[in-house]
Amino acid sequence: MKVYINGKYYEKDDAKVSVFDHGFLYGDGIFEGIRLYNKNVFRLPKHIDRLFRSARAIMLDMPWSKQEIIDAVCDACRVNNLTDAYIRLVVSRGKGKLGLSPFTCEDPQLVIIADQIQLYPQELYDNGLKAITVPTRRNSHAALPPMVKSLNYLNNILAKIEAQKQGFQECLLLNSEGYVAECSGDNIFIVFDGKLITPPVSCGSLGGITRMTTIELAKKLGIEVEEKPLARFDVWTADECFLTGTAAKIIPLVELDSRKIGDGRPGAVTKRLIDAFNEYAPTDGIRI
Ligand code: PXG
Repeated sequence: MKVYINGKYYEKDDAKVSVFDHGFLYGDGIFEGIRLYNKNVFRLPKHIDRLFRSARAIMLDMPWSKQEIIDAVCDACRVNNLTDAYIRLVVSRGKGKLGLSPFTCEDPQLVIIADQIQLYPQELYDNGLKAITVPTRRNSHAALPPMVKSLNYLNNILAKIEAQKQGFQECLLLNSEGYVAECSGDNIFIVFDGKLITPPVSCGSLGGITRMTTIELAKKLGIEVEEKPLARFDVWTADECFLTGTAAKIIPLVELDSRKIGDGRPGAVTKRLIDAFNEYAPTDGIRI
């Protein structure tokens, strides 16, 4: 595997950034997780737009144009001879002096790792995931805006640890007001009375690319979609529930906090959307 760093390729073991990079010292940087399906990089311009919004929010001046990054992502897939992949794109603040100030840093690092990912075994796509609500709350808009895909993912990692220590692979995070935000790295949807409902991003979820795709596909299938704040009660009592994310794609959630969701099996609407997504995803992307 060859890893792209600032225009050059390095073998996996030689792909390194400095320990003085503030990405390493302070989690000062941003990232994207992107999929390559059948040689098409799925919704790449949308990922790069989101990356630039993250950069703007943390005042990281990007020395590359959007097109240069798009070209670099496609090139990294070609160089690694990939057909299907998970691409982790990282921009770190760069090397600087000790101390929080990002203004001592120069030379931000653009890293592109084009590799594989299998978040969950197929069995969980067929039978569904079980999750718990964890005590850790989603970052508040007043602290670290949850829309920024920053290199500091400890909020999500703490939640994941709490779930795993209880024997669960996934968890629900509530926002500081107690409304449903999202799962550890995935957006959440419920189906109630045939309608698809997901919390608005103002409730603390990330504006997921898979979330948006799912909303579009549902509308095409004639399924009504609503964005509104949800409480845990709404998830417990939903007919169906599923999670969306670039790495996870669409995965059914069949139990939350020991309550079966619906009949405890992946639901019909969820299955329709999984099929629609799997059919659609390889057709919408930038050809490498
Ligand atoms: N919520 C959060 C907090 C995320 O970071 C999603 C939802 C789903 O969004 P997309 O755009 O992927 O549909 C994400 C996605 C990784 C990694 O290691 C990436 C994410 C989450 C966890 C791990 O690349 N991003």
